[in-house]
Amino acid sequence: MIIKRPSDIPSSEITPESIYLKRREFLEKVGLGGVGVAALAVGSGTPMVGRVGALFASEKQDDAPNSYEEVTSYNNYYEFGTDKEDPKANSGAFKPKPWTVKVDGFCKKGGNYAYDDLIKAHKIEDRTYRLRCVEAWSMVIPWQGIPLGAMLARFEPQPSAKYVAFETVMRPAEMPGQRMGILPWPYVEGLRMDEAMHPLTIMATGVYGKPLPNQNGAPIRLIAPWKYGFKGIKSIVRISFVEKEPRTTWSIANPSEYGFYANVNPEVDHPRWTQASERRIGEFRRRRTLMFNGYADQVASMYAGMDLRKNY
Ligand SMILES: Nc1nc2c(c(=O)[nH]1)N[C@H]1C(S)=C(S)[C@@H](COP(=O)(O)O)O[C@H]1N2
Ligand SMILES: [Mo]
Repeated sequence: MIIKRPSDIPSSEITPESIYLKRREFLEKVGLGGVGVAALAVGSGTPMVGRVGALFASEKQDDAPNSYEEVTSYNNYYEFGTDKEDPKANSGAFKPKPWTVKVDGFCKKGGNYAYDDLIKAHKIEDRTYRLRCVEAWSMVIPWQGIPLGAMLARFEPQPSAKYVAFETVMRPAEMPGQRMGILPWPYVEGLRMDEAMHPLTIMATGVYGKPLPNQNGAPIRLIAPWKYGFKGIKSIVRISFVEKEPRTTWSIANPSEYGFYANVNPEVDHPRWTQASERRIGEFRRRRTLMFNGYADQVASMYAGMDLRKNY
């Protein structure tokens, strides 16, 4: 297995706080901070789309991070409800501390790891990534976290470990969505071993330099930025090294619409809508969706020879 060194990650993926704040300041100055909120209410498809979009056209502003407010108040976390506002409104009673993650399966150093122990060995990094939801909206989010590969290496995976499976905490008393049959609980996800070890893949522990808010998956959640958002499983309590492709929540719930790989692919439509374009939260216009969410140079080789229309 070839593991890319962090130096292979273009510096564009590693955004110092001062720069993301400056970019945002520019948007506020030209009066688009407020427009962003209006855009949410109006939605896309109005005649203004093109003209407002033009203000964002310069390459430099292209990936300006969304505001802290947007990142933490427009969420998908069905354990707390299905509307975008629900996770923030309903996650106040959730307790992300103390936290323990169970590690099992094909590895030499399985066991129960307390949160502080789990992350202490690794440098906290700053990564600003695009997040593309399968519902065709997107955000740019400055995460802090740790490389998943470094965390997993410490558990000493064995050769039979071909995939890594993840599980979200089961706490119906604190998670109203789990008291209803919205999805089969607990939420489960997985990655192939090379995807899990890829240097772009992180376990996020914070956003905008603050600890991860409950609605964003406190205290620890997965981010694989070339995949649709639903791969980014939140509030993880179990990591299992397994031999076979693990089951994943959205493909259990609706196998004809969601696959295991879930790589962002503008050429493969969702059965009910196009995946060729997206709307950045805070903007009117639609953007063209990029192959692998814009991370093709770094990840496409992992899928060489695979039919990406079949393996969606
Ligand atoms: N446990 C759990 N993890 C989850 C989800 C969920 O409903 N439950 N939603 C997913 C989806 S569909 C998306 S788009 C992202 C959203 O992450 P964000 O709210 O931090 O932007 O979380 C993913 N992780
Ligand atoms: Mo999503």
